[in-house]
Amino acid sequence: MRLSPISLTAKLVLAAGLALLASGQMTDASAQEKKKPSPADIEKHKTTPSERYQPSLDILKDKAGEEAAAKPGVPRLTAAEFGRANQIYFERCAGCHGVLRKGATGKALTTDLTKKLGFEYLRDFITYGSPAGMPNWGTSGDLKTEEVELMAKYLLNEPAQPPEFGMPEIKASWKVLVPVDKRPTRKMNSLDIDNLFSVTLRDSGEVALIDGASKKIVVIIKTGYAVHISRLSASGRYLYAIGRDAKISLIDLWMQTPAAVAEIKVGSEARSVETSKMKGFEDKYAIAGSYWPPQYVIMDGSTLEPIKVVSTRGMIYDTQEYHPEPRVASIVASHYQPEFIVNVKETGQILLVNYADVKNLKVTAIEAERFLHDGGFDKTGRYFLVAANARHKVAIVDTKEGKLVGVVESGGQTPHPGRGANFDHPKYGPVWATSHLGDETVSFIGTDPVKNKQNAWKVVQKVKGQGGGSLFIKSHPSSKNIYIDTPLNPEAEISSSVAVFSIADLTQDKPKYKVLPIGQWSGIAQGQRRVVQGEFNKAGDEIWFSVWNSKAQESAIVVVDDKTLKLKAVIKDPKLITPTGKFNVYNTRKDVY
Ligand code: DHE
Repeated sequence: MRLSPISLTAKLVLAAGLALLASGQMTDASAQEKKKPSPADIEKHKTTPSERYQPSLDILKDKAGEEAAAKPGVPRLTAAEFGRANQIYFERCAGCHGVLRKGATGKALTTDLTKKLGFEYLRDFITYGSPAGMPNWGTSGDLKTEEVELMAKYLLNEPAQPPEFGMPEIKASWKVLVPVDKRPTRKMNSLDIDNLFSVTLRDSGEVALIDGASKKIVVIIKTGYAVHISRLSASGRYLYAIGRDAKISLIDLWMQTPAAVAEIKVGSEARSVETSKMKGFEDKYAIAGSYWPPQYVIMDGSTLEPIKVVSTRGMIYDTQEYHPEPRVASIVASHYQPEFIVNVKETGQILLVNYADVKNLKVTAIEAERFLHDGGFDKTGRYFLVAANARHKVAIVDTKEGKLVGVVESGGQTPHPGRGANFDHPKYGPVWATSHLGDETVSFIGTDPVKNKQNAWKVVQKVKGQGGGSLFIKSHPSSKNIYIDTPLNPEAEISSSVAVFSIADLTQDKPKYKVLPIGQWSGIAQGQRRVVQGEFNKAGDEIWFSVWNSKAQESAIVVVDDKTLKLKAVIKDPKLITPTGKFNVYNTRKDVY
């Protein structure tokens, strides 16, 4: 095997080959010889934020390495090398190519395919990336030459299969810290619970509960690793925070000082948690979905006792081919039926999981679109809109009828709405909005099939925001504005500010936005100061943004007056480490956004 650096001609040939490989059109590695790309093709190799914004499997990466058995034609790796390669693979590659390397947004990398491509081809592919979405890990400096070579060798070896995590493991992790009969029977504190914010302190694995009025930290509670989101029970009493290690912490907001009363691990890697919201089932059940193993778990809402584990392995909705690891992305709870809406990424199925009779679980599988990620309800709470992000589409479900309404092009590259934003458009009536990771487009989709039928389920307008790299868009029924963050934009000025459109201005052809320099307002001079995820208070008269720096640097939360668009407050505290998501209790439990 030759390990010499490749020549420029080889790089050009490679670029064409890479594009074809990534687009799935090339079946034979020798096909790369056939087409020479232009220098413009090479230029396209720059990695964009959406390509980097892929799941890193933080827990699986720590799996110990095993020495690979010697096989003819397969480079041997020591246990240490295998462990290191596993770590890189789960941090950087598995999000697109899958834990088992069977392919997801990225191509399959099973050994029957990688062996045909060979070491040099794999090494160069990893080094230069492809215009179709593979990051240029080598030339960007993210991976050193030795690491690129290690990964090429690793891909010629069989993948490491992480362990399953079924009911015995889930049960073994379950702890009730305060039994239900030892908990308060009424609210024991003077907190205005509905205006509390649960703030994700990502890298310290904690949530901070912050009082909406005084902006003081009430308490900081230890949660799972790289904690991700918080959700509320229908009554608002219980808060559920989920870590990337699939650990759920159940926090009782009625205690004198809110604290964790139960915890459980529902898998090895997870992102989503939700609670039953249907009338008659308030606070009864919780559900969590995992990335690994691919499954969801229904639990008792007040103790987290696991009741049922359901695998999401199965057929891709359109090709009807088996997928071994379809990850569970967003989960929301219907207000019209006793159902959880579970979005399965790789199979593109939206599952309506009816919890009225958990023993005889009824699941409606809706054919939607692959790569479902995040989404939210329209303003009536009846329709659920979810981004199929790598397909640049939005799928819409009528949760009352339990049916797909349609799948529409989002109008931009890689929609990423968070839960989206609802408002009454001056021209088109009620709309739901999404921004995009891949470009500056902000799209408005009509959501009223009765009074504004001609606009329903269509992108009625697209406006241009500050740039790509947007993750979250936000408005509130009392607000006259729409706020768009851009934390993953490569320009520091754009990633540290937000764009605001006035809803009234949307009648114009090219409405202008105002830029709020949130990073600058925070008074923090160091770091990237990524400004992420606006969240309104209960009254809807102020919006909070996180100024997200690295763990060792100062971060903050900046509060903006929604009417004047002026700075209202800056929340700073040495304990406010890497704040990202913020979940206002009232807005989260009532799905107000
Ligand atoms: Fe998230 C929501 C997955 C990285 C902050 N994120 C979601 C949801 C999913 C998801 C499936 C929807 C949950 C739901 O509604 O039930 N997030 C992922 C990933 O796979 C990804 C891309 C990479 C990873 O390895 O985790 C990822 N997410 C991030 C971040 O880096 C963010 C910006 C910072 C952080 O805290 O980790 C981040 N994600 C958030 C937030 C929400 C979210 C704040 C909820 C937004 C809301 O308004 O509901």
